[in-house]
Amino acid sequence: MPRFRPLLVCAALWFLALVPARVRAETGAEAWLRYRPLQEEAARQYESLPAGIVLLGDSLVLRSARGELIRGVRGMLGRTLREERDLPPEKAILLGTFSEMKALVPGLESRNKLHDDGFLLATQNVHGFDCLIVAAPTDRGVLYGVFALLAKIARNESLSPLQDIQQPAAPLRWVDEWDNLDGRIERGYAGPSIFFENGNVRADLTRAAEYARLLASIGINGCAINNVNANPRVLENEFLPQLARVADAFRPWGVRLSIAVDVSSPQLIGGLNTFDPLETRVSEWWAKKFNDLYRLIPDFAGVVVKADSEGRLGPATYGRTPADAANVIARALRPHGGIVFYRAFVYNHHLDWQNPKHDRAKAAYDNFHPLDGKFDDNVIIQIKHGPIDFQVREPVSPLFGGLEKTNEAIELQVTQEYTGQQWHLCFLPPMWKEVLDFDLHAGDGPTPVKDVVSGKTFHRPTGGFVAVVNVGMDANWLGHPLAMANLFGYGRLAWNPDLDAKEIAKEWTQFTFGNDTLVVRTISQMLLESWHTYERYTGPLGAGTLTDILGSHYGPGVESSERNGWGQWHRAGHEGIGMDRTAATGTGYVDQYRPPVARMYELLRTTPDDLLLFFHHVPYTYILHSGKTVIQHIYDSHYEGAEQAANLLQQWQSLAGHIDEDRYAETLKRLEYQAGHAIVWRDAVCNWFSRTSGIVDERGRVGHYPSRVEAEGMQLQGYVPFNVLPAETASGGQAIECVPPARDCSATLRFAGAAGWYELDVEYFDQNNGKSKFRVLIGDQVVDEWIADALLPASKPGGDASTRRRISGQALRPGDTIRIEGTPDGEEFAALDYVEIHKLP
Ligand code: GCW
Repeated sequence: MPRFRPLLVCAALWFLALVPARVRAETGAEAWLRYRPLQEEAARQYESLPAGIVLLGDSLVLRSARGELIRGVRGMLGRTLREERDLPPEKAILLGTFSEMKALVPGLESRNKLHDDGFLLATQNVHGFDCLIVAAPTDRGVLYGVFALLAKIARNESLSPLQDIQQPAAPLRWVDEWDNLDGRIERGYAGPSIFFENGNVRADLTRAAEYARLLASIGINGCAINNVNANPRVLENEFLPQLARVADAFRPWGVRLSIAVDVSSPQLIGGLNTFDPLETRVSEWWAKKFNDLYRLIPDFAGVVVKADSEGRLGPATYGRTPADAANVIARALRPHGGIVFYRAFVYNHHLDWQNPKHDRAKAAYDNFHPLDGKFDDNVIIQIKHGPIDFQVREPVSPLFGGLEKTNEAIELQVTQEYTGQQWHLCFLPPMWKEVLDFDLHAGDGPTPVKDVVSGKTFHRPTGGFVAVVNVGMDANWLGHPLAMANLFGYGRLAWNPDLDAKEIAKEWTQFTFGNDTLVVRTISQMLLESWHTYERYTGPLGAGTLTDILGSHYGPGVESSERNGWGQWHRAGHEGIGMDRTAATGTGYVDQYRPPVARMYELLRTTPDDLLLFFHHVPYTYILHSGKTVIQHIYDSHYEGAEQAANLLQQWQSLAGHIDEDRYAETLKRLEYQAGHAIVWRDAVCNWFSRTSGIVDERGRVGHYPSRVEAEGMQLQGYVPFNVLPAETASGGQAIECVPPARDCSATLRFAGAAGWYELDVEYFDQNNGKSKFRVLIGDQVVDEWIADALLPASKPGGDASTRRRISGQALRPGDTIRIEGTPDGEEFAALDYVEIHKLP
């Protein structure tokens, strides 16, 4: 049949042309700096780009700027810009600081007033040629200008004519990493540290350098590389040269190195018998220490301090204040230009939970407001955005409005400690925007948080933004392929807090996945919905993330916040729920706000529904502004949230074939998991409140699962039922496990529904201390098998471990047996919760 071949080949080619151009497999390591070739038409508008590049001046950062421009243009336009030593007799791209550019382009600086890390992108006639200029007051600004220029090309924006001035909102735009010296990361969800390994700085710092490049591309200029629960060893003399190596890796990208320090270091590693900040010996120790450090790292940025908090030692040991502790370190840093970020996260975690006046939310203000004006000018108070701890929703910390004579920075969290730990999609810029735009009423006219932390409101010399990021060795930096949108969004907002979350989501998607309209629209939409979705199935009405606060901070654990000294109380009981923080009858927390804000939160009527339970204790039957009772809202929002999580998955599935296979598959896996885990959350929270309040769901859903068969109700061989704790984290409070020496256990059910096509959801427990095996058989036929090897933060069955396996497209007839076989491994006993059988349409 050879004569048919050409036809077949044609048909195959035609078919291939129809398949959307599938990009090669990607790991996500390039994040938003992919520089993929532009479509032909889009590339055409850059044909007149100059061929040569002239670098005025010479420094590591400027060389990075030139290298980056060459790399980006090469990637996107397929052309290699020529490095010119001098201005060629034709148009060129000129890179340099204003002072270097003065001779060639007089008056550039005075026409374009810029400070710090701002930059100018302009087309300008130089010696008769239309040149493209990237100019800035600092080398770093030039580098930022290059990234901005490349971003325009990636988004297919026109460059002619070009006249763009950008200026950061605040001088300090930092990230903190909570990396331990042994390589583990506190609240890190993407593999081990990129900085440390086995007690030392890693031999290979390639990733650290790559990270600095990513940070520079979004305007971040400082990075504290170790956990704020700081190991004092970082300041030991033998360790300093190791730190210097990290600073070397950062330097070409204008990212300055910082470390977190333990205030008791003078005693712990310094050999003194005190760390009292008012002792001369102590101040001398700090001064000498930083003299030594700056000899090795002349551009060292400064330090971050966590003290008198969560078991850390601090000035309270000697009856001294945070100002005493901050200033002794600040004075040692001052001669070198270094700064101190002193964290306001100081609170007593042994509060008396029975005392209705006790309130952890008050701690930061109570501790720091009285010290306003007592901190040196190179101290910045680093304030978590909310008064508790990165919950899914909190009001803005009143301390932002309580420090008029002190520098401030806002601390945000990119690592999703309380927002799904990168197993769940939760895009946080919409939340951060609400925080940054919140008017504190702290002066004449609007005083939004963003203006206070930028130093504008109270005319402070410095201030800014910090985010806890915790990237790891996972190729894609943060674990979930869509989680880097949070780091990107943080950087963009720290640079310009007026940006819109929608625009940020769009930009990130374009850079990360390309300009396909369907992809951009769908992913932006998913990102923008995800925070509200997560909030709905976890912690409603400002009650906090209803998670296990004593353990992982991950799965449901409604009661864990009560009856202990940590103070994350929501006070849910039989009658009602919420913390009364009013001045009239509660803890008086509302009075920490300026009067207009305090008045709003003091009254039930004016408190927004989404923060109601943060400020007020109400009966479950209290009617919200929405018209629903609190209890019905809790039920409805959890059902809505779980449905929306399922919808995120469907939206992603609509992109099959439009995204490279690896990132598509990895994201799909996480979204499938999230859709299942949202149901675990929904059921746990709804059942807990239904049991506690005694009020039924008016829509009859809670506690009724018509398509569910409990594992403990199946015919068991080897498997034994057990009670799961807390009870609401397993369906019916029980599950089954295959405890060694039993090896091959099984649970069987007989299908009693009508013949047809079905989908089975098997709910099992996937712990991190074993890799159990599961097989599912219908009759004698194996229809699925898998290994429970996910690395969830769980070492026992419960809400952290509960995971769904969906087996689709199964033909069932009445009387069929469905058998699940489990083989335990390690300490994981192949535990099973239930099976749901859904008819397919
Ligand atoms: O949210 C809590 C975290 C701790 C963290 C602390 C802090 C580094 O659970 O892991 O410690 O905040 O911000 O200091």
